[in-house]
Amino acid sequence: KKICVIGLGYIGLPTAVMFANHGLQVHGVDINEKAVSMIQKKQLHIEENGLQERLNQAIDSGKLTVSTTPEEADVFIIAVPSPINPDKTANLDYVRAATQSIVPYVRSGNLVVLESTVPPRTVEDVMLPILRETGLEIGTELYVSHSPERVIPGRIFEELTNNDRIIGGINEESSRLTAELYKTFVKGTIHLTDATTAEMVKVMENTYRDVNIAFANELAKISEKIGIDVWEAIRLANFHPRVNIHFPGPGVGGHCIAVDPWFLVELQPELAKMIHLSRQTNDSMPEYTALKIKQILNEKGIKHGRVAVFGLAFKGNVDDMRESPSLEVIHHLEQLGIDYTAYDPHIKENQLSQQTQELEQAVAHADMIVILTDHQEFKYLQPEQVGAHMRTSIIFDTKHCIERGLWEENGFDVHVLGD
Ligand code: SAJ
Repeated sequence: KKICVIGLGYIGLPTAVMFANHGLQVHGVDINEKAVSMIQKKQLHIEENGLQERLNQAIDSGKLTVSTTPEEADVFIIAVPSPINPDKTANLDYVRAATQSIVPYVRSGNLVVLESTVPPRTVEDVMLPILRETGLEIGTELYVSHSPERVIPGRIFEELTNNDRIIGGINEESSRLTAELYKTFVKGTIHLTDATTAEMVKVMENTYRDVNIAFANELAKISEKIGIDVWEAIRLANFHPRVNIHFPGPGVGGHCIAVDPWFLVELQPELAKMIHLSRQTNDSMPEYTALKIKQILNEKGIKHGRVAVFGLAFKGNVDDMRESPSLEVIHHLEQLGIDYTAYDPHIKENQLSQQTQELEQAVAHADMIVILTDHQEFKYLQPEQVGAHMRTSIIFDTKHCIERGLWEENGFDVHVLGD
């Protein structure tokens, strides 16, 4: 069997490599020429645990080839971005273009699988009309399904193998063929449904998380007002067998959780009320965080404060800065006229003029450290070491990373979001 994978990003590349290393012939396609030439040279344009050695194996064995144009194959897998426009409507341009790009290569008996997360009905209403241009009869000559990716960056290979997989075909034969394909490497259970339900399931999962995080953020604000520690309260509440409250923070980043709920808001604006409010709640957290920074500085009587921002990635232990709440917090700090430096051990190249690769340089003459990302490194910061370089010893932890007592013993004024 030969597979053609369209889109070689965070999902497409690991998936292509997985199939190739399980003995299938794979051709990967990306419109980004630089990414393609890097992959051909076994270089990575994204960071993911275990990807390098798997890519080496796939290229060396000859099972994976890559280029900027599709080739004929038995199966086409589409894994391209599905972002939102500035007005929060779904941008399906990449899904459309990818579908269009395979039309000349599709033959009778082929299977087309969409992995990108999309608003429910996209396969039926957006992809099928394009695929009809092949002249093939959909469902008998051309099989189509949605098999949403559900892996978490940083643990993609583990989750690709072990997570359950949802497969929704446009008919039963499409589902069956898709399940057979993914059985190549999926050890989790494969659940069959229809394409639109599969689309809804994926969007629901991420929306569940967004709403739950918004709830936690609301609880954090309430806790600050009534004088309790929300982290301790959530910890205790989660001992209940039917409670699983997520955690507050400076905002929700990434290109999934903060995006997918908008698909439901766009489809049913009158009905998606809680979903919409949750998006707004989470989107308001960076400003809330910046205002708290200003308030803490004011309370200390610091007029022209300097803040060391710790963590630029959108979440802990990843190198991905796209849609990161840290950038929003920084934007608000700039608007409030607060001076800052930025430090992130996972983000190698300086992307911001205020970013430094050196911890000591980041905290030099700072009045406050603000932790915005729960990187492992931040849990083991030495208060006496960083404090020595600071002008004022204040730390504001928005991710509940540090041990309060240890920092207080070392003379720090410790603030925690939601406490
Ligand atoms: N966050 C919180 N509080 C929490 C958990 C997360 O504020 O309790 C924040 C994080 O800091 C981050 C954002 O939410 O800024 C999103 O991070 P995440 O770890 O929840 O999710 P992603 O975006 O890395 O991956 C999600 C996953 N979906 C679910 O867990 C339901 C993943 O399985 C999906 O495959 C992925 O979206 C996707 O591609 O859709």
